[in-house]
Amino acid sequence: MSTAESSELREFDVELEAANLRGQWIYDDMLESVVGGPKPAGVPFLWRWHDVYAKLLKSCDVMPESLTARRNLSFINPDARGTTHTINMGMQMLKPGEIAYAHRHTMAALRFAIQGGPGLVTVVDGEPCQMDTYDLVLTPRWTWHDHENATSENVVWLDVLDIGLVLGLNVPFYEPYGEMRQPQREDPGEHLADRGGMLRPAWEQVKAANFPYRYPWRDVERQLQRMAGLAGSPYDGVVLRYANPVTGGSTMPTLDCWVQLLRPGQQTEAHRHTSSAVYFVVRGEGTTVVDGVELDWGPHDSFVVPNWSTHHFVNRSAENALLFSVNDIPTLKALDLYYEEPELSLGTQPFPPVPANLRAR
Ligand code: 1HN
Repeated sequence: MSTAESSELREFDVELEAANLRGQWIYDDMLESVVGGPKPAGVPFLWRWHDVYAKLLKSCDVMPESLTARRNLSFINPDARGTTHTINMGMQMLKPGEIAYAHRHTMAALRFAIQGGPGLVTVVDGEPCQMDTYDLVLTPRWTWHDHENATSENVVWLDVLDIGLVLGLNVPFYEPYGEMRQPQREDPGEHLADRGGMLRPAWEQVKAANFPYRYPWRDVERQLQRMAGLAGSPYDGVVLRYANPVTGGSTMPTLDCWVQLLRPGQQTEAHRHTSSAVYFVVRGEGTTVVDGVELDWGPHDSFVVPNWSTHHFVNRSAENALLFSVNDIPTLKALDLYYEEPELSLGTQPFPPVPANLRAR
C-alpha cells in the first residue's frame, strides 16, 4: 500500500471513528498477533501458604468483625483481573463463633476447607454442609450461603469463584438475605442424599445446575488411593473430576474441580490448553513449570496456570503429591473453544474392557 493511500486511509479511519464505525482492517494487527493462539491471560504465579496465612491473621486484627463482608483475601495475578481472567481464588478466615452472613450472587462459588472441622458449616439454600479439612462444598450460582465457625479455633478455607467470567459477560447480580442466617432444613443430609443418590423422586423436577453439594475428603482420598496405581493421564497423572452428582458432568456449569495424585518422582508430559486453572497443594512438594517459569510448591501453597501456557508437573517428594484444582474447561467446552496441544487428552482413553475381553486377548 502506498504512503498516499495509507494517509488517505488513515484520514478515513478517523472519519469512521467519529461516526462510531471501524473498518475490519483495524483488526489486522490483532489477528496477526494471534497466529498460533492467544498470549496467556495472566502470568504463572505462586502464593506461599505462610505468607497468606500471616495476612489472614492480620486481617482478623484489622477487621475485628467479619459481619460487613467476607474476610477473604483474593489471589490477584500481576497480569490479569483475578487469579486468572475467569477465575478468582482466595482464602477466607473466620474466628471462633463468627458468622459470615447469608447472601447470594450470580458468581458460582465453591469452598475447599484447609483448616476445618465438624463445627465449620456453610449453609447452602437451607442445607447445612459441614466442612471438615479438605472437604469441598459447592455454593452454586444464586444459592443463599452463610458460613459459621462453631469450632474453638480459627478456620480457613479456599474460595473459588467465576468472577472474571461473570463480570466479562456483565451479569453480576447480588442480594443480601437481610438476616445473619437463613432458615435451615430439618432433615440435614437427607434432602441432598435423596436427590443426588441412586433413587430419586420421580415426580420432582431435576435440579442439576445449582445443586448444593458436599464432597467429603475421606471419600475422595479413599478413591485416590484405590486408583493410585493406574497410569492416568500423561499430562496430569491420576486425576479425578468432582462430578456433578445429578448429571455426572462438570462440578458446576462453568467450573470443574479436580484432584490429582502424582507419584513420588513422577514427571508429567508438557501440554497447553485454552482453559486456565488455579491449584492448591494438599500434600507433597514439587514443581510446576509454566512457560519456563518454575513454581516450586509445598503443602497449602496456591498457584495459577494461565490459559494457553505450556506446563508440566514434577513431584519432588518421597510421598504421593495431591493437588486440588479448579478450571474453566466447562465454559470453554460449552462454547466449543476448548483446544489442547499437542493432543486432546480429556475423556479420550477407552473405557476399561470387560474381563471376557481381557481373557480373549
Ligand atoms: C464471596 O461472596 C465469598 O460468600 C467469598 O464467602 C469470596 C470474593 C469476591 C466476591 C464475593 C463468600 C468472595 C465473595
